[in-house]
Amino acid sequence: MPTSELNAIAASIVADDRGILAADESTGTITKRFDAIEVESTEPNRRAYRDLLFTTEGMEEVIGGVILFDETIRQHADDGTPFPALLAAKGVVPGIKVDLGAHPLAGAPGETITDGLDGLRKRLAEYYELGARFAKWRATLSVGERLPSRYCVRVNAQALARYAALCQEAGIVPIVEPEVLMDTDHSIDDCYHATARTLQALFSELGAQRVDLEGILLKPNMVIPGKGNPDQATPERIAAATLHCLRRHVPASVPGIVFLSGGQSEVEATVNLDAINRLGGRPWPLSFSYGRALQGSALKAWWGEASGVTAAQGAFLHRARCNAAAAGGRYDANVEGGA
Ligand code: 5MM
Repeated sequence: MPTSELNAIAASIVADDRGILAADESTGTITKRFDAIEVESTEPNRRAYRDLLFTTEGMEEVIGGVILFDETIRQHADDGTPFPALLAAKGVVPGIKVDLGAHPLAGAPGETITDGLDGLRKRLAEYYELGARFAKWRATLSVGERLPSRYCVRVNAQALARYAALCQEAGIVPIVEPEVLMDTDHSIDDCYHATARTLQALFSELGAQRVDLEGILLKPNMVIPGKGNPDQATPERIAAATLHCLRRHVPASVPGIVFLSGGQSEVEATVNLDAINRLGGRPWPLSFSYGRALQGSALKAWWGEASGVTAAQGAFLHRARCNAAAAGGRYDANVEGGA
């Protein structure tokens, strides 16, 4: 597919401060989320929950794309409409997670490599037929003593680039997601260096494997201290470090950057996105592709009950609107308060 078409899809997803709902939890992950609200993780319950999210009225004003899981892209709304068609009819681009998860990397204790390249060309062709116009592949990198290793950074960058090249061949916009994890006690400087090394290797591999940067979206972590570090950073410091790192390592031709939330609370993820977008010198739209930070309150409001659907949709729409305001650098207490 010509770059202009991939570029148009990517640009439309983040146009007008819209962002992405990451609803691509694999069965294991959604089961954990359901366990927390004591809902059984059955196929009908997973379908009902995704139906609730996707049929939320007005979500299309602030959500430009939804990442689906293999099970979800084959499911239907209550009225029988396939989920991808339901989303497309609202002007929301359907996407699909195509990686098969992060698994231990041989010879690198504590590090992972993401699987899913075998048979990917065939799977992408099927997902295109099912309506997917963008895809996602997530690599995870841990920060620690001598981590991430050069080996881990390199092989994950190579896999992300191979995936991205296959997506573009299939007419699908690849979201490349190299996630430097925030679950240890590292400092913000440690995160900066790990993120910088990861992005440098990634863009070098994307170039080597002839990926057209105008037809991708980047989904990075923010530059942030690990959760266990007592020296937590202000939103202004996170914003400055994040933008500095991205400006040094991400070419301006990339049509959009959509952050992951990575374990930040719902409000933290919004406040930090807003702080980034209040800074000058941003050559790309900087928006969100949040999973937990868009769904936490919605899950608790739903609680697996039909009577909770309206409240859950309200909670989801509220967070999505707050994050769209943050993507425009317009988030404040009034927006959070719903004024
Ligand atoms: C929604 O979670 C996604 C899928 O996770 P699993 O493959 O582990 O089930 C995940 O890739 C997500 O898209 C990104 O990590 C961003 O989500 P968060 O919750 O970090 O914003």
